[in-house]
Amino acid sequence: MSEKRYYQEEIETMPVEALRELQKEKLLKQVRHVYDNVPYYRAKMEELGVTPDDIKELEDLSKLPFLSKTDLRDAYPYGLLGMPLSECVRIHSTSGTTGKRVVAFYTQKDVDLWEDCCARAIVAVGGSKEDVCQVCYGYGLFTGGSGLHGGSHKVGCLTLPMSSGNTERQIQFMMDLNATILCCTPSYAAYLGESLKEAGYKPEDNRLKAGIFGAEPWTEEMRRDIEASLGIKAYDIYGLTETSGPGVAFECEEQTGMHINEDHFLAEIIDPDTGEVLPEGSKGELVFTALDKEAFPLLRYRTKDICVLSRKKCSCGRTHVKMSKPMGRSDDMMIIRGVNVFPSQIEAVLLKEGYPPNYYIEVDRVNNSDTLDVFVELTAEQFEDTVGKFSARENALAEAIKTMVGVKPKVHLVNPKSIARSEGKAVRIVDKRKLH
Ligand code: DLL
Repeated sequence: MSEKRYYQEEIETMPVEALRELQKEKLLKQVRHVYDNVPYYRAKMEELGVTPDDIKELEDLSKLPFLSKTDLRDAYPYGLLGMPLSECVRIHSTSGTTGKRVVAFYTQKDVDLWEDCCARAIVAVGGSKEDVCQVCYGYGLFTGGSGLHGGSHKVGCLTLPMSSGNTERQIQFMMDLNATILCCTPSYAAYLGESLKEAGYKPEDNRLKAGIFGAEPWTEEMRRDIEASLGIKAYDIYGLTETSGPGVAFECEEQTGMHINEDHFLAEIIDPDTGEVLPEGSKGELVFTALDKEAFPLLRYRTKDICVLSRKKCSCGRTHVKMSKPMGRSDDMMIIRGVNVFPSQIEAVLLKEGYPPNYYIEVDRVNNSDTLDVFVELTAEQFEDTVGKFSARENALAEAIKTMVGVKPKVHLVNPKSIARSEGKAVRIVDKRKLH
């Protein structure tokens, strides 16, 4: 394993006071940039009677309005652009209906800084130009593939741009080309571990030394399973499309939380109900202000991820604040096999296909892989009409849901009036995974 564990040592180990000073400088500039170039956010600031002149210190951040997914929807697609489209070179997006879809824009500089963040994550797990980095996050609109791919290039690793799926081919390239670093979702890493075993390989047969796994919640138990089945150290990485993608935060050798790349992302923890900023060490919703992003410069973006921040000194020498693994969400988004799914998307398909909105969703994790079951009530007329065609109907509905959300569920059509009615807020999701 390489000695050098930092990609940008000066920044990653910068004394906290200097880091705060750097953040302040960038914040003042960024607020001005957004105010001048994003009319949508300027209007929100004006509503609160705030101007860039009111933001003089980091503490003034709390005077600024929040942004949320609703704003992204209202401003879709160009309303939050901070640069002329002619300066933008790329988009990425999350799956979903137009209502929930997030389209993030990047200038070349944005891509560059994002790739730096991913490079930091790769070097932190011992990556160097001697490594062979197998990237099996999805490429395309999803940020996972491109982000780690770009980071791998920056570090100088030999990059295997595998994208997701085709496990047989993944294993062949991993073994024949001696991959040393694996980048994918933790559930796929677990699946690869099992598949290698089924193919007759022992953990010591591969050359992998580390994995960079994220995009979905995973537990310490799962980490131990993956580490044992692949014979590696497994590291967490966090990010979201709205703030660029993976690499907003990453784990170092201590494996006790993820360092947030604070020179680019200013983090706050708020009470999800009141919006009040909470003191360090409190559990609450993570909010990010992107300090450098040009094309999609979100200020105070509410991630809906619940976690805790800690500035406890880290043995790796990095000074950037650490976030815990996300401990849940303050909205109803589920992450199923790495794909973000909202119950409302599934409901939209049911209604479009002529089913009543009486349904519930069951999520579980079996052998480290997520399962999604959707139970849908038939109307009395549908019930009459469906006798003998249950499985064809179930399959057609499962396909329609897959087209909308990107994950194929198992659909169960059930008898009329067999799903319990709720007296208050309907319980739509039964999540049996023990993730937190
Ligand atoms: O999942 C970006 C990413 C790609 C991160 C590859 C890491 C690796 P989105 O599809 O926009 O972006 O989903 C973002 O996924 O708000 C969290 O709820 C969840 N998430 C991301 N990383 C982790 C993680 C990518 N390490 C949403 N642990 C976020 C738990 C995670 N949840």
